[in-house]
Amino acid sequence: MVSWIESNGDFSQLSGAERLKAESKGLYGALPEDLAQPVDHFSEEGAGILKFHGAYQEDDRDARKERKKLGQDKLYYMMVRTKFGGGKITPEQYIWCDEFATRYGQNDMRATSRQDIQFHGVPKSNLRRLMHDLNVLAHISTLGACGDVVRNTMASPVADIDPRYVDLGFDAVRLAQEINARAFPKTQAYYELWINDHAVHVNPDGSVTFDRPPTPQEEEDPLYGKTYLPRKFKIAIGADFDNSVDLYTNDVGIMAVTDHDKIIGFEILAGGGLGFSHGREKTYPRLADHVAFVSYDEIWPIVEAIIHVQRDWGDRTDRRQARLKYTVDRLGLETFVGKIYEYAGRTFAPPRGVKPNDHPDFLGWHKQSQPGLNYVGVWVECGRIKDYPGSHQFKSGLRRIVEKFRVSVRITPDQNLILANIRDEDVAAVQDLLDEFSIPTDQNLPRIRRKEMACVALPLCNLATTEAERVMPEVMRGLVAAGFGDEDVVIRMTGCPNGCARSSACEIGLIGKGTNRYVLAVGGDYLGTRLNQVLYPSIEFKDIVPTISKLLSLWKAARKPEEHFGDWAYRVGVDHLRKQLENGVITDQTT
Ligand code: SRM
Ligand code: SF4
Repeated sequence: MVSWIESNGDFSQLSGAERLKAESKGLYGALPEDLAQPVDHFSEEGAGILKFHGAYQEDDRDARKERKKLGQDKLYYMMVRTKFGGGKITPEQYIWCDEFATRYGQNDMRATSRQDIQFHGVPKSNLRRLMHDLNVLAHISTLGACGDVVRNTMASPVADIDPRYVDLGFDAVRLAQEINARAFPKTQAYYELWINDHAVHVNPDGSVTFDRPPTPQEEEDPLYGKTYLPRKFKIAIGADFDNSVDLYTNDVGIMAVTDHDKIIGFEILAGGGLGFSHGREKTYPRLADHVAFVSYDEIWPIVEAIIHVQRDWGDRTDRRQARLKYTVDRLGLETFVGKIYEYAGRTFAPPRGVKPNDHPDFLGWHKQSQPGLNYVGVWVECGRIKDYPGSHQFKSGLRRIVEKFRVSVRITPDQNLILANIRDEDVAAVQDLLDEFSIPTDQNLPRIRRKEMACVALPLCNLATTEAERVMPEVMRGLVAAGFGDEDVVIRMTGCPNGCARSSACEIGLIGKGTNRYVLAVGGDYLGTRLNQVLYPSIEFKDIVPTISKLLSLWKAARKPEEHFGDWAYRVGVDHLRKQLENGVITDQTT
């Protein structure tokens, strides 16, 4: 392992990604040449830098086999990710997103687990137009939504409207927006490539002609330096009464600590992250440690210091070991905290060890702090805002409501939406439209489905080893049909162990292990402060519903009053649970 400091700028010791970043001349890389080509995909170098601009190159994996047979190349599409601090979107922005999804993408939108909107299925020929219009028409940036920089900062999506927050005088959404603003990479490439209307032409085939060659940037990024960060870096803001953002799974968590309805300070957590690789013990999910207790004015100084410690001391040789969580473990917590002080040029008060005591989902109708206004949390199946034939009409219905009532939209950390600023006199009409388009709130929705999450996975995610978003509804419907609809259990599924739906930090995690196979992990807590443990290292999709049903039955028979499933499973232990399940339900337990 070699950090940036230790490398002395000698790239021969570092991973290829480091050279790519350093030689990108301020995040241009091969993008100008790639954009100029009338072809349907980017070069590897171009795609690597494209991420920093908020877009990923993907392909339709369902079509791969058939196309290969026909001797055709992959069917490429781009994914474009926005960056909405705290998930807050104006009505105009929402309507533009809806419009662009139809105009440039696959006619749906994804509400992500970090409170963003994603566009899938965007052909390369539409990419420049989409990025341009997002910025120029909708005032939405995608800069730094992906790549080795600070990603979208999460925050409780009701922090500026819910009395509990507003009475405290703490607008976590605004703080998230401010952190995003401070952490945008300072690059003119983004503006020249996507926004600039002068001397840039988009040809009818979607290729881009630059009248003059884009100007390479000489100066280094003031926050990140020449090679940006070793890896992605995630920040979330919550409160002791609201861990909806899953603070502990972030590189940095900022938790407002309250006493008698007043904020007495902010607990800073560092070193969380969930991704791991099956069979590689050096990789693991990890929850953040408590590192300091600070005042509001000290938040950015400590966050900036942590970013700088990671920039200089994170592993630059092996990207699997490059997240802050590994830096913390390698340095040791004490040395890590010492480095934070060194980079900040001061010390901070030690943490108080305060833990969150709630994990709200915001579904249903709520009074806002602002008199006469209301917000409603609506459920979106696995975050996919689209119209399902004969079922939920999420896309049309939400657009109609936003257009008619100009509601402010927020994306929740569990891939649902909040519609805000609804006047008292409009509540009934909005509810009528939700009913007309089959969009559930906390009504018409089994309890067990409120907090479900599944990641994108197949067909578009490059790293998926199996399904998630497309099969999670079947699992959940199966559990409802088995009689568990009223249970309040957090179940999440991902198509690989990267953990994009935070599947290691929930009560029941289903973690992709290969075609139609999943790790089944249990015993994480409802509040998101404990990781789950492997119960079975590989079960088949068909065994998921019977196995979870059996587990839920055992829990219901043996739980203490009010005991959540995760706490019960943790108390009983996975070894004991396995024994209890040895009655034929589990048909296959291969490792
Ligand atoms: Fe993620 C990579 C989708 C939240 C951990 N994630 C990916 C990529 C870009 C696949 C790739 O690298 O080729 C996926 C794109 C699929 C697609 O078409 O959208 C992808 N991640 C997502 C989203 C869309 C899942 C969703 O369905 O909501 C989420 C977008 C969030 C956003 O708006 O910014 C998303 N990803 C997460 C989270 C959850 C979180 O941040 O709260 C995690 C776990 C926390 C963490 O970071 O440890 C997460 N994604 C990963 C990892 C593992 C990183 C690691 O260092 O361990 C990868 C793989 C990687 O980076 O190499 C990854
Ligand atoms: Fe893709 Fe894996 Fe993330 Fe799911 S968890 S979106 S399969 S990288």
